[in-house]
Amino acid sequence: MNISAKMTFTALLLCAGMAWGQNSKKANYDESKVPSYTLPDVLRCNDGRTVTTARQWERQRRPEVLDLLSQEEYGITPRQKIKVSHQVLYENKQALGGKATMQQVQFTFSGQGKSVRALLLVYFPNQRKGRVPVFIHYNFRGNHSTCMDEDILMSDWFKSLPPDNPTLPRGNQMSRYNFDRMIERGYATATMCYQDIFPDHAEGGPKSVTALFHPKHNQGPHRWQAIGAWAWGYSRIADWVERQPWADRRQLIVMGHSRLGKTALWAGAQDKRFSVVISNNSGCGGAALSKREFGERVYQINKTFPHWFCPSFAQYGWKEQTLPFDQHELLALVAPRHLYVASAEKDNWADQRGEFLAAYHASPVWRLYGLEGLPSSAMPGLHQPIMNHVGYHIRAGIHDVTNYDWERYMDFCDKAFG
Ligand code: GTR
Repeated sequence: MNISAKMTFTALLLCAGMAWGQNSKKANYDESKVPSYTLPDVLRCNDGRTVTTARQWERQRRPEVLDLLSQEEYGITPRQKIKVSHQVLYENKQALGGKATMQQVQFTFSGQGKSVRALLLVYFPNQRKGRVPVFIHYNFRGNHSTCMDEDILMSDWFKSLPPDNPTLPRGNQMSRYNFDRMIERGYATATMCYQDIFPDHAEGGPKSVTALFHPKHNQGPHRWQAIGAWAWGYSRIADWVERQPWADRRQLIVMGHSRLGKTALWAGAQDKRFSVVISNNSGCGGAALSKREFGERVYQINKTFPHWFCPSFAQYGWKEQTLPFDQHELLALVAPRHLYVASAEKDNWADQRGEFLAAYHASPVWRLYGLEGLPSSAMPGLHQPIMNHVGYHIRAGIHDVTNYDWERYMDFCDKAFG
């Protein structure tokens, strides 16, 4: 080998070694190995001033945080409006044993000469005095996966799957949704499959709603991708729900699990119509503080899911201490509305303590309004929910959504809506 060939070979080996080293780094699950870190002060403005009033928060600091998270984490949501039409495809006034009315609504989004269709599945209680609060939440495996109701239609995404796909059987994720209980407790539910809005894979963009916008919105390091699009979709569901005669537009609740918990937080941060925002096990890029470097890391999430965040977020891979923000600032954007963060005991990947601490460190913003967030940095024990203006619980079990979680969310909303 001549000298230059040897150098090229060595450089290649080095590169391969570095790539291997990066990928093989393990997640830390040992609390004693959490580095010492300094969180950005949520109340400190870019000009160095400290926010002391709710008005200053709203006028100065809140827009700064929203901009920073748009630029560096979730991407910029376009202000452009695209055409959205709705068609009620199906209605059953005697659903769930006569307790509820079920509707299925087709959303058609159009732009750039293309369109994307999505299906919303709604149940609202037949016995109600006036308008009811509404849980707006995406599902992972299709509307047909949420309950055994034979009349639930499948959206386009599922029609394109091979017949042996595990997401196809009816009710295949039923344990995560308990529509009977929601109806019994006086809540309506509106759910859509997130795949309808942005197919969840690296090549999903061209088939997603983002492709219906002017191409300039889909370029550059700060562009929105899947989480941005899913959050936008939550707001489009709210547009429809708030016009329904049975829905209380002051009581819209956005809820999501895991990647959809990240999404619910980002939707709730941007859209003040959501009066309660619920994050279920949202972890890295959701409620968990990145600077703790516990469980899933910024490098790993961007590597596995390059289509979730804006490209700019990847620069902080393995370099969380250089992040100019942390996730408590995302949570703070919900103030003074109601926020609930939930963790699961076995969900170390999502960093339960990091989820709790982010809610704690966001709490000073609620205090500006004279409201109580989380009062102490000491985590509560299992099944000891805290329900102030900010709520939190950690339950036994794995990364999932369970009846326990839903019952607490309804307790919290009962309290929030008086
Ligand atoms: C994991 C991902 C998490 C979480 C989860 C989910 O693979 O690393 O951040 O979002 O997926 O959404 O189920």
